[in-house]
Order: sequence, then C-alpha cells, then structure tokens
Amino acid sequence: MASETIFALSTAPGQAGVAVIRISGSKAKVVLEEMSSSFPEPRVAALIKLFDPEDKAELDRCLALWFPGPGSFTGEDVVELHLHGGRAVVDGTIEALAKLPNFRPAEAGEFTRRAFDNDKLDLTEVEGLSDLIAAETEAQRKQAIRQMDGELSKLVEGWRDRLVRMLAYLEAEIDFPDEELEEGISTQVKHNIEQLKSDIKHHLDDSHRGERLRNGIKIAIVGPPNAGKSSLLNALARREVAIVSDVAGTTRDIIEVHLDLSGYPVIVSDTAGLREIEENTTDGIELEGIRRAKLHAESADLCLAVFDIEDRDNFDQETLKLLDKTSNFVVINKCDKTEENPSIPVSDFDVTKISTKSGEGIDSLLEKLNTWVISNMGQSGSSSGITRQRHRSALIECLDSLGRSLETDLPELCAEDLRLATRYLGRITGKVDVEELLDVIFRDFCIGK
Ligand SMILES: Nc1nc2c(ncn2[C@@H]2O[C@H](COP(=O)(O)OP(=O)(O)OP(=O)(O)O)[C@@H](O)[C@H]2O)c(=O)[nH]1
Ligand SMILES: [Mg+2]
Repeated sequence: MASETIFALSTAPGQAGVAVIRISGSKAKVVLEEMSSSFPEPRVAALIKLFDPEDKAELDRCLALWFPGPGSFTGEDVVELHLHGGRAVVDGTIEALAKLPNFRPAEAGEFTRRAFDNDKLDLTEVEGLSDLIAAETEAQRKQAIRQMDGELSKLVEGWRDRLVRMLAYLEAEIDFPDEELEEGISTQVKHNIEQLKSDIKHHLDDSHRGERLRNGIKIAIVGPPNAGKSSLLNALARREVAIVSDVAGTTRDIIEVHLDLSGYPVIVSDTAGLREIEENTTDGIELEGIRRAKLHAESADLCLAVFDIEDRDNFDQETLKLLDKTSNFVVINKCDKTEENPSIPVSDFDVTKISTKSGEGIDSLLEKLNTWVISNMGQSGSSSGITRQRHRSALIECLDSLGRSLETDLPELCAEDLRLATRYLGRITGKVDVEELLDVIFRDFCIGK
C-alpha cells in the first residue's frame, strides 16, 4: 500500500477556465483540514476558500470534492480541487501542496496505477482508459469505451473460467485414478479444449481490426515522379502539407496526414516518386526515398497509385509491380489536361479520374475511400476486442499451450499445459505475472492520470 499522498494537475497545462488538481493517498483529507475554509460532504461539490497551509494566504476560491476511499477512482482517499485555470493559481496551489508532510507530486500514470493496485481496474480497463484519453475519432472512442467497460476483460475471464473448470476435472482424474469417475472425462476435457481453441482462434482471426483502429489505418500514395502525389495529399488534407513542384523527385521523405474517414482514423502518406535509377547514382537521397516508399507501400493497408493521364500509354512498371489488383486503387491525375475521356489501360483496377488542379474527382475518390474504410473495418460494434499486440501475443501463446495439451494422453502433462494457458490469459487482464508489463503500460499515461 502506497504511503505517500500524491498530487498533480489532471487537466492540460496552460491557461483555461478551470484546472483540476487531484490528490490521492491516506493524508488527502489534510488538504481540506489545513487549506480549506470548510470540509465538504463526501462526493458533494463545495465552494471553498483555499489557503496556503503555512502563511494562510488565500490561493483561490474554488470547488472542492471529497471522495473517501475505497469509493474513489484510486480506491484511496481522494480530494479534487477545481481551481480557476490560471498559471499562477495552479503553480501556487502545487507549491502549497508540496509543503504538506508526506505529500509529493505524482509520477506519470500513478493515479491509475494505484487504481489498478487497489483492484479498481484490471489491465485491459486501464488500457481502455488510456485509449479513451488518446482517442481522436468516434470509432476509436467507441472501442476505448467498450474496453474500459470491461468487454475484453469479460471475454478473457470467461475463457479463463472454462480452463479452470477443465483443470478441476483433470485434477480429479489425477487424484483419483482408480476410482471410476464419470466415463470419458478425458474425452470431454479434450472436446472442451478444442472448443476453446476454436473460440480464441475466431477472435484472433479479425484482420487486426482493433489494433488498426487504435493505431490508424494506413493508406500510402505511390506513383512515378511528378504524377501529382503530393498535390493529392494536399487535396485530401485540404491544406498545403507537402511541397509541390514540377521538378521530378521533389518528395524524398514520407509525409503523413491524419484524416477522419467515417469516424475511423486514417493516416495517409505521400512518398517519393518511384523510378528506376541506377544503384550507383550520385543521388543517394533519392535512392533512399524510393526504398522507403516501397517499404511503406508494402506495409500499408491500401495503396493509391497515382499516374499522370498523359502517361496512359506507358504507365510506370515500378509502381504497377507494387500493386495488388484486388486491394489497391488507381488514381489518374491531371484530367484537366485532356478534353476527351480516354480509356485507361489498367482495366483490372478500380480507377478514379481526378484533377487536383480543378478539384474534379476528389469527392468521388473520398467517397470510395470512405466506403473502403467502412467495409474493411466492419461495423464498429463487431470488433473482436483485441486492441494491442500484447493481447494478441498472449492469446497466441495460450493457443500453443492448448495445442500441446491435446498432444498427450497423460493427464499430468495435459494439466500442466492448461495451467500455462491459464497464465497467458491472466496476463491480459493482469491477474498473474505482470510486474514487468506494468511499467510499460503505465508509462503511456500522462501525469495527473
Ligand atoms: N495540370 C495539372 N497539373 C498538376 C495536377 N496535379 C499536380 N500537377 C502539377 O504536377 C507537378 C507535380 O506535382 P507534385 O504533386 O509535386 O507531384 P509528385 O507526384 O508529388 O512528384 P514527386 O514528389 O516529384 O514524386 C506540379 O507542377 C503540379 O502543379 C493536375 O491535376 N493538373
Ligand atoms: Mg511529391
């Protein structure tokens, strides 16, 4: 049990209407006894005068809230001060709090860490809270709230319960080998293991939707130099993010913009123009740009290949080689340059004709992207609940153990593998063996959370 009382500004730093300072720990009530004009009722906001504990100088007139533990966010005694959000008020209050014995500023994520230590939240709920604070789009918010509400935790705990029950059967078989227990216990256990394996597999087989929603769906703009890739990025972003020029090979680095398409976070990146240049070229920078562009295209969820309409009889082979016909879009740019509507010789692809100069076709391209994102990510309610590689790795390890448990006829060995499988599931919610993981997870939090 943490003995020190911690405090921190929980709202963003800087000038604001209101700033909230949170205090948690066994001595939290000292703030209300030594620094406040009155002691509020539990969980009822009270207007108080706040004083420096030493010289009694008035710091602010503010709202104070008193949450006696364990019915608080951290499970400890908590005080919240809703101050006027000026820098001097906040700094003065922080300095005053530091004067109280056994008080110290909180470290990043320390409030949530205490909530976890006091069983207020499990690890998946902690992660959900962290994601909610970081959420930038509606779908991210919904996913984070579901996780914070314990959706993943309930799923994993359900699997763990099933495993524990199987283990109990097996233990009975081990402890009473001569007794005629129910006929065919092992067959039943093996059947249950198979069933659990297939349930977990089903959740893993989700095209990484939860992780992609958390991290952003990646769309790469690729194509030969001068096709108008940077112009397209600017048109999609509706601002001048990338440099546009008629010099072939203008873009060298990857330039990214974040878009919100139908509530989903999308990261669109502009890349260096692809062309064949000799390995021993003097322009090592362009070569590196092309190498990065190709790598980026390979790891993207979707490529938009941009070509100049005037090159229609000879589309760049380097770019075409990168494309997969079923999952990539071809964009023909500079359509303002031709009067007629020429046919485009890439019939297998989904082709959109645009002009970043006149704006023609940009809306219909955006519409296609929106449709693609929605069909690719599924309805936001259909997520598998897996939102991090950490969850995925633990489930894969769990599946391996379940697989091994089926390979033996000895109940002792089978039980050992099931025990391992249980531990891997426990790692997801933080029930076992997670000390080394905790620092990594709580480090993602800001001070004051
Ligand atoms: N006429 C016309 N010109 C365009 C259009 N889009 C881009 N351009 C011009 O084409 C040239 C190249 O545009 P960029 O957007 O820099 O092309 P890029 O593909 O990013 O080129 P690199 O970065 O060199 O690979 C610039 O001079 C743009 O003004 C268009 O729709 N119509
Ligand atoms: Mg460019």
